[in-house]
Amino acid sequence: MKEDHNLSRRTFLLAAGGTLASIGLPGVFIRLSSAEQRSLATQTRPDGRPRLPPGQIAVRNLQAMGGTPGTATAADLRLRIYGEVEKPAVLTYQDLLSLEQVDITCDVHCVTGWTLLDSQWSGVRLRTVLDKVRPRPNGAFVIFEAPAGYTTNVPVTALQSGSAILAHSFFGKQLPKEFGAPVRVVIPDLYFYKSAKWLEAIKVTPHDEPGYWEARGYSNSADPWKEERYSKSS
Ligand SMILES: Nc1nc2c(c(=O)[nH]1)N[C@H]1C(S)=C(S)[C@@H](COP(=O)(O)O)O[C@H]1N2
Ligand SMILES: [Mo]
Repeated sequence: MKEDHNLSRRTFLLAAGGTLASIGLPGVFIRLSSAEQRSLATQTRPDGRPRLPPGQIAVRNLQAMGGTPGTATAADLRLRIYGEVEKPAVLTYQDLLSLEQVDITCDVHCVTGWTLLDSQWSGVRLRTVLDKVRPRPNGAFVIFEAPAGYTTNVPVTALQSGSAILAHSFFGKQLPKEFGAPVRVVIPDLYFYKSAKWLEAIKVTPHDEPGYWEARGYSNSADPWKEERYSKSS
């Protein structure tokens, strides 16, 4: 099959990310053939939306986008869940494995324009984890906390989707470090900066708190089908 390598070595860097966090470092992406792209353009999702969100280019391989990894391993992970919850918890990797496990296949969409099709992740649904700690009625938002001050925020309602998970595996193997091991967030239907790698803590809050990229001009709501890339106020 003929491959089109136009995107190879294309720089997706749109913001000064440095080493603290990155929104799309230069990477080598393999683009779909034009026949595959035409076929993709005709596909719709079960919810009726087009498979490929507007302004996105489908790619084949996930590039590690950088960011500052944590030092935690699966053996010493202590995932803290706190804030407006009835039962705060500190979960080990084993605790996560003892919860109901799910395998999902999804497309993920980076705000800088690439979409990885059919990525496979395994882990625990975020709604399963939240059921365990029982958010209080006023706990309407979740802040994910990662090393070096990387944070990202979503409304609790965004985590009701069965495809919003804490992932420990990628394509059937333990998640590689550069992709967020031991545990990362995967919320496929929002731009991927909402999917914190090397997750350290989950805070439930009454008020929304813009995360790392959200405070630097990226959209708070991050809906790829509405092309909510940059916030209107900045
Ligand atoms: N902790 C942390 N998580 C992060 C980031 C980061 O810099 N630090 N970058 C985000 C962005 S913008 C994207 S596109 C994805 C990239 O995930 P990948 O490196 O597995 O491709 O991670 C997201 N999660
Ligand atoms: Mo990104």
